[in-house]
Amino acid sequence: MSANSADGSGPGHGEDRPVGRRIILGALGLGALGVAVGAPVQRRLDDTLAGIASKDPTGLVSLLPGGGGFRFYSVADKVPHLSAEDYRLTVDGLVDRPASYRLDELTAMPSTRLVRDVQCVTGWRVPHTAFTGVRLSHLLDLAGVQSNAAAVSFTCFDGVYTESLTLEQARRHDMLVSYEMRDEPLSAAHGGPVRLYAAPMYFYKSAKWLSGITVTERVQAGYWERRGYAVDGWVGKSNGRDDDPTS
Ligand SMILES: Nc1nc2c(c(=O)[nH]1)N[C@H]1C(S)=C(S)[C@@H](COP(=O)(O)O)O[C@H]1N2
Ligand SMILES: [Mo]
Repeated sequence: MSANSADGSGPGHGEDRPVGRRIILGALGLGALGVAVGAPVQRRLDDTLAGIASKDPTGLVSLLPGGGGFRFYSVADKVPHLSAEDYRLTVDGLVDRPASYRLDELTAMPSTRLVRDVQCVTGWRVPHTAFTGVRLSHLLDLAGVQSNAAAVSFTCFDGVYTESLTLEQARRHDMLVSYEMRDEPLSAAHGGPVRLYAAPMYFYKSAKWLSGITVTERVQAGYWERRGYAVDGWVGKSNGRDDDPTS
């Protein structure tokens, strides 16, 4: 008998294996859903996609393996759904005029369409992908950013994911609050009805299911940034089309 039996967890007691698994799952955390692409995780994501296939007629085919090059990422274990009618985007924090926008109010604003390469920090890439939306800078101007502000935080209606930008980054013309991808309404799997599209940065900066924009004094590291990703997520020169601030 091993020393383990003293506390009742020795071989034959049936507890050491489950405990070990729990520890491993705990160490990986929910992040395993987004980053590790081991076979069981992939199967689970495929199940998620299959589950929404019947509910979501938009854009789904392009997500399926081999279709369009995208991979589906969510640190939450479900695809959150909000209808166009129920969707709201709040803008608050260090602003003179806090606001809450409906989707039709966002789509009625001046729109910008950008075609860039989508690049995930883990290596996959989808060239020449169109995103359409309203410039983040437009929403910030409407809100009236106060003089002590220096950063912007983003929250998502999955209840988990967060992102952030400096105010200077947020005011670039290639930072969009996006409601169309490839000239179609954003599907739920891709973060619809509205996601952030941070064109010059790795795709983890482009928070899906965007629900809140909060102007702050300091950058608050986002979900992946607290787990080691760079807060300044600029795509490297490999992209080649990411550094035109006028577009
Ligand atoms: N809310 C939320 N946004 C997110 C993520 C996430 O897990 N949750 N993953 C990020 C990462 S790491 C990537 S690569 C892209 C993936 O977007 P896609 O699922 O549309 O391909 O979304 C980013 N935005
Ligand atoms: Mo990513």
